[in-house]
Amino acid sequence: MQSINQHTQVVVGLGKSGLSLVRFLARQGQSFAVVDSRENPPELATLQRDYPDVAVHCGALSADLFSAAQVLYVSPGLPLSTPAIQAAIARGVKISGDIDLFAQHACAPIVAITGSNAKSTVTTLVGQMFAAAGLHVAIGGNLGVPALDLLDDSVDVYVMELSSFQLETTSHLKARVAVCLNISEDHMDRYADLEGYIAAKQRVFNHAQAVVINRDDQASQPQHTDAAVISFGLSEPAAGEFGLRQQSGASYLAYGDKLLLPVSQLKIRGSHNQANALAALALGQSMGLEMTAMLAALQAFPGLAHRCQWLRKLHGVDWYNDSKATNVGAALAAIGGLSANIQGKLVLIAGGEGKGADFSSLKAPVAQYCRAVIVLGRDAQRMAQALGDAVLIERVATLEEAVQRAAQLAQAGDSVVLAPACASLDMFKNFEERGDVFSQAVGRLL
Ligand code: UMA
Ligand code: ADP
Repeated sequence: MQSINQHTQVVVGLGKSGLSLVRFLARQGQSFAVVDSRENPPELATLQRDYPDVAVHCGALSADLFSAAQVLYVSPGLPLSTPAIQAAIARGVKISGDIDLFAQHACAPIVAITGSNAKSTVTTLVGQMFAAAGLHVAIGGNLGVPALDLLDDSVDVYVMELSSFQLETTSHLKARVAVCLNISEDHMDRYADLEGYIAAKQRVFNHAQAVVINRDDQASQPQHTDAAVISFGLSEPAAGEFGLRQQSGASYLAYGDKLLLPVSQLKIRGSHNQANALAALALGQSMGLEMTAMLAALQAFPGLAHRCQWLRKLHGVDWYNDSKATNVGAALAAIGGLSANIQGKLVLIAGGEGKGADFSSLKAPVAQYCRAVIVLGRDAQRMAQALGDAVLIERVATLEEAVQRAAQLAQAGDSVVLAPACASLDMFKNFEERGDVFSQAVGRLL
């Protein structure tokens, strides 16, 4: 076996993306090594079982590991600012990743979806629109199945959720249509500033044949583009645009002056979800999908678990699991969306790993719509400080305790929502586990 530093291709990271890269390169009969800065990365046992001949290094990364490298396939969780990677870049080593390889090998058109929030919702919706139109659609990327594991010659279209981290290592994407759904601050522990984060997101538009833009969010739009453009937004649409129109006291999804569907017929609620529905329609339209298939998929879509998911009504109080609100923008959407439809007030459960975010924009809506905020997790104190004396704030140690306390504080007509504005990794394996723990605790309330 060659030692690591004799290999010209190195897979950096041995989580889901790293393992999908290993499978892909092995299928192609290529020679490569694998490194991960963790002592015991999640897919090490699988690698050693299925690919015992692949050279692997686990633990601190040093530049000499890459001394023969010509290309590094870097996993999204590992910052390119990692010194050993920077040293390789300085030597002229090429940086690539799973999405970059996927883009070079996919034979079917790619719908590329990024943004700070709503990626999974819109990716799933667009996937269901293609399925309703009878096409063989593959859905994945940052959501669910890693991109390289989806490659299949029988696929008609790929609908890909892409994160800013994945886009950083991607140069070969040529989406048939690309969208950046919205921008709000996220991952500030990884980027020097908001501009750096936006620049990574904007890479989705490179070489795209068509782009969908959010009229209401300038930061999400491409600086300039020669591609065909369709816009969506919550305002009245001009010809060729998607938006909302009011008629006889009802609000409709609309295309130009054509009314498509009353929003009351959507199962997903809140104005942010109306924007998501319009974005999905714009993407489908630019791919030539039939409007009837798209509208059928929209009406049937119940929303995804952990995203403003209604759990139960108890003693006149509605309980919602929005564990996926892992940044301030998503928590603001939850507060705005839910408060528009309730008689009483909100009890908000928030906190966790704040990723360096500034929580101050939560203060005004919390003061306006919340009865109380229960904070927990690593950044509980910082969250409490940002909210100041806007509202009653209580700190608890566990999510179960937060549920108990929320049940005591909420009054009939109120809603309780877990919308943490933070990642879950300080206390849970992931946002799903956090949402499950919350839902179970809510289910046990008497
Ligand atoms: N890590 C190390 N050393 C390494 C490599 C990784 O410490 O050498 C750490 C990272 O800092 C990170 C963790 O390991 O905390 C996981 O990183 P990874 O790159 O190995 O992750 P994968 O298992 O490959 O999962 C990635 C995406 N994860 C991240 O971007 C952090 C998954 O998105 C994605 O589903 C998967 O690829 C398949 O494409 C998750 C995510 O949280 C859901 N994404 C972020 C988000 O949505 O906000 C961007
Ligand atoms: P992502 O994959 O980008 O994280 P999700 O669809 O999983 O997107 O939703 C993440 C969070 O963002 C959830 O809390 C959800 O309620 C919220 N959200 C959904 N759509 C929007 C939107 N258009 N604007 C702001 N927040 C949104």
